[in-house]
Amino acid sequence: MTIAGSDPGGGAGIQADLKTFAALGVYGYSVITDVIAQNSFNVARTNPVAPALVTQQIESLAAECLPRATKSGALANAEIVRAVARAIVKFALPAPVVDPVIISSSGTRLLDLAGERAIRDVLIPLARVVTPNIAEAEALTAIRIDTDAAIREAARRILAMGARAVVIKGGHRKSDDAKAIDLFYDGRNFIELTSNRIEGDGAHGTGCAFSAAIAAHLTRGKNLEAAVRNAKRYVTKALKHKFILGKGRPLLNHFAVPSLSLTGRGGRVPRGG
Ligand code: PXL
Repeated sequence: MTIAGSDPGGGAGIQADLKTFAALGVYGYSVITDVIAQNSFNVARTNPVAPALVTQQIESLAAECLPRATKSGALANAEIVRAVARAIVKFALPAPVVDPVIISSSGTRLLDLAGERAIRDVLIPLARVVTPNIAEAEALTAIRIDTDAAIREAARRILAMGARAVVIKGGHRKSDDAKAIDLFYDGRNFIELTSNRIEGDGAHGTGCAFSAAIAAHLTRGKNLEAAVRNAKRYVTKALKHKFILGKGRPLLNHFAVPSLSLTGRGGRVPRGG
């Protein structure tokens, strides 16, 4: 299940999450938090959904089938963050992957300041894993991340907030080398996840695809470290095959991987129909 904002252009948000789930062979539920008028290069307007309606979307789905993993993305404000946290507790939603989206890739705020505090206070303590980029990790920890020691300290602080693990994404790091290095920390080991940096300015919605891919691999039964490694591989491949529509910025190719068949575990597989 994804709990996130809508990107009608399909590069990020709910739409990107559903494509990622489909590419990885996982059925997707989608709870919309914010209806956003945007394309790949501009957010024109945001319209957060009433928090009670976010709760009710989750309740409707939980009455049918509990998801095997949940990811959260853009949550707009503190009331929605709290509604999501309450639902995670109420339904004991497994494996919450918290992508602490603060600013869109085109530079618009998708979470207000009270929402930032609420993510830290009520959502991160419930997280199986948190997936900030460098700017989000800086905002959450008030640490300036400009050295290897600083990124490790930020990771420790995020675990001290109650998360069971964190991946700080290095894709936006002003790196002079040819590698994109993410830092994984689960309270025991720091693991650097390295991939070749794909040329260009990146693409719209990479963070969404990454956290959705982690949730998809957890749904398929992978352990967290394997889920994160596979998610990075998925995003790197999608980025390698990025493309441009119209006047836009690059979009990920969510289907650059051969799609896997749907996993039937956890639900009934319909017969003959
Ligand atoms: O990548 C962050 C993000 C998350 N959610 C939505 C977005 C974006 C970036 O633009 O549009 C809905």
